[in-house]
Amino acid sequence: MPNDLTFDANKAAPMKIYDWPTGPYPARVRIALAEKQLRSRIEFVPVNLWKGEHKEAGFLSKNYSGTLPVLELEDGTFLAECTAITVYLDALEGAPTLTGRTPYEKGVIHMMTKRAEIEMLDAISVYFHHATPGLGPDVELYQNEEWGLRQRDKALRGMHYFDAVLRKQEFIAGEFFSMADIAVIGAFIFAAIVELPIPQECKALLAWFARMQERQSVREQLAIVPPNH
Ligand code: GTS
Repeated sequence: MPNDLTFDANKAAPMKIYDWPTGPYPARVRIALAEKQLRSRIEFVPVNLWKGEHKEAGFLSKNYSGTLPVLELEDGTFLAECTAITVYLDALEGAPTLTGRTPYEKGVIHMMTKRAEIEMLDAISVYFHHATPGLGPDVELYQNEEWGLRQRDKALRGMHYFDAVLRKQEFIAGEFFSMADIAVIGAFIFAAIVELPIPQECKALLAWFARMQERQSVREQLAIVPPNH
């Protein structure tokens, strides 16, 4: 797999990331790592979602939420949540490029990342887990189809919101690529998995996604995402 970088044990401060390579949320961290050129410092540890390994006690002790990805630091501590992991990685190496330099940039990027999650990515995730077979009957112990379908519709509204945003600016949080763009890319990846088409009238959003694919970090990640999860 092009992204499964070669863990270089000779480099300082090795870190582990527990993830599932084709998952939309793990994709966010993998894109951030590529942007920050940090992949060689990471050892990826697969956790099989389809077998429900993320709900087993061993994994829950690493992340109470039972979700991927999780970053394990050199000292054995764990960081979960894509946004938190990205903030950490961005501060770790070089100038912060993904989470903003000024107080204003940081605030706007955080706001737009949160919106990308609430209005699109998390909504599509709920749709997947509740209104489709999701991860299968052994893992999806409770499903509420009506809730899932409502979240699908919310995601479609979210797409129109981001389309309106992108009619006025080049990137999700303003004038440069950031963690907020990565969160919306995660939503596109999940939309493809659940076969939820981006409405054709969302021309600015579709044009933005085409621009995003000019970035090597994004292209590499999309290349390993199969049609199914
Ligand atoms: N808020 C979390 C984050 O931002 O990290 C959400 C993480 C999340 O939902 N991850 C998915 C998961 O663990 C991984 S993937 O679907 O993108 O592959 N889902 C499993 C489940 O049972 O919810």
